[in-house]
Amino acid sequence: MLSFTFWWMNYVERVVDGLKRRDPAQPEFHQAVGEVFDSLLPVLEERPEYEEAGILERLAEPDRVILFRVTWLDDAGRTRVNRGFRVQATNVLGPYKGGLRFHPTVNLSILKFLGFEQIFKNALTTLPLGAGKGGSDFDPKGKSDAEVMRFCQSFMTELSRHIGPNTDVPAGDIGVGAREIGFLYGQYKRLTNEVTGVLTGKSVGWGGSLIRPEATGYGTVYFASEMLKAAKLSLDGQPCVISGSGNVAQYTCRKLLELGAKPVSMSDSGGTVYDKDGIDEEKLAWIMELKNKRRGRIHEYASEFKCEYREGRLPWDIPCFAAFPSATQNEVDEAGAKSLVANGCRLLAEGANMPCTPEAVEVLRNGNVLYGPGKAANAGGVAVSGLEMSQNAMRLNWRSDEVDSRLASIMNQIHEDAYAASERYGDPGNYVLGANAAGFTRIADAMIDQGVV
Ligand code: NDP
Ligand code: 2IT
Repeated sequence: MLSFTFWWMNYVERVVDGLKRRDPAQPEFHQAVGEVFDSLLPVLEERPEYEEAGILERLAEPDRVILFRVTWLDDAGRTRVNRGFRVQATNVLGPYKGGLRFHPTVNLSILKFLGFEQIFKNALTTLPLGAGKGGSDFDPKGKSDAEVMRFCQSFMTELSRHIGPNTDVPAGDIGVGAREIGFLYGQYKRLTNEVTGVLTGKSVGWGGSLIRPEATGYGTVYFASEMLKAAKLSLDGQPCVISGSGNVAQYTCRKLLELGAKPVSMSDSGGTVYDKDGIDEEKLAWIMELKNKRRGRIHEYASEFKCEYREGRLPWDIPCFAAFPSATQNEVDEAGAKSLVANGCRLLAEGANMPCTPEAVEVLRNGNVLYGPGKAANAGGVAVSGLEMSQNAMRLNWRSDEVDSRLASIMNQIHEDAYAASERYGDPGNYVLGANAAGFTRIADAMIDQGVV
């Protein structure tokens, strides 16, 4: 595609156009950058020093991208080759920080978009966290524990050269949970002979923080509750749909139950279960056993609890008061958003990163659905990772009620800051503008303070 930079383009258009020309095959990255930068026009107008300092160009170019081969042996003794990545987005506010994703769809576009989102999310937490993301196109599905271990050891053998407790602190994301973090951490220690908090999401018995597994899901529901409170609404007794059935989905479901809501669906890449009676504590425990131990498929829930299974479908046409997309990017498209609006949905809070397409966001906003963007709504996960780093540095552990209350207060503060920024820039209750503006000004001011680097 031919593209030119014209003098009449505004600063945002020039930067986004430049990105598209340099890296034409990175659509998810362009989408994430476009969404953030477009919303910042009122901020950029008020603060011309950001353009003078080239802040947008610098934010859109990661500090460093590391790409490496990961070679490992499968159980049949065959040599397998995958690609490993670490995108170190920025260390302006602290060590690079963000998850690792193992999924066959992983490529540079997806990891650059995730690293970019992480910049603003981590800034919103107010903790000293830079931003990064990494992973591999390795697919843990269908692999034995021994294969996953050998892959993780090979992956960490290279990654270990680029990370460290004061340099870059990875964690989990899709396909990387407690099992993978354990294997990665074990290999890091073997290579470096150092016991440091170099990864977060560790198990509680060996350096992990209580509430880290729960943090993203709990935080998303805390954020949603704050949005509803501001709009004088409540989750009590209300039907909710959740996509995914992994870490974020499970703990979103648990917190919704605690707050008296009625989760009615969960999904995986095969399809969606619709349980009109509601997924209660007992059924949720069954899902956690299915997904975290047996590594089974969600359709088994429909047979076990005699409810509807919608093969190959997403939950967005199920009537609900609130929706919690908690699987992957671009899972809510325009049609999905229209179904939600038509069925009277009042709130959507993003547990996943960028689950809504730009068209879906427009439909939701025009349909008066309260919309909580991921970089604010799901920041609880990385926030408790930050608290895990603090506990590791102090070499002591906080009680779960202490971590949970810190998590709740961080989520309340993010809501307050995003709401205040939305008011400040002229569109009260626009959480896209508010979250982007609040995160952006924090990082942009720090970049100016730290000079041209
Ligand atoms: P998990 O691997 O634990 O679970 C992922 C879930 O989403 C699974 O049910 C999986 O189904 C489904 N899924 C993944 N990819 C796809 C796909 N391409 N199409 C359909 N379904 C898919 O991951 P998490 O719960 O940790 O992460 C979920 C989302 O939350 C991601 O967007 C992640 O970036 C985001 N997030 C995670 C945080 C964390 O702390 N873990 C923090 C903040 C955001 P299947 O098993 O069939 O693949
Ligand atoms: O997207 C995310 O914020 C995460 N996957 C969690 C990152 C972290 O470092 O805990």
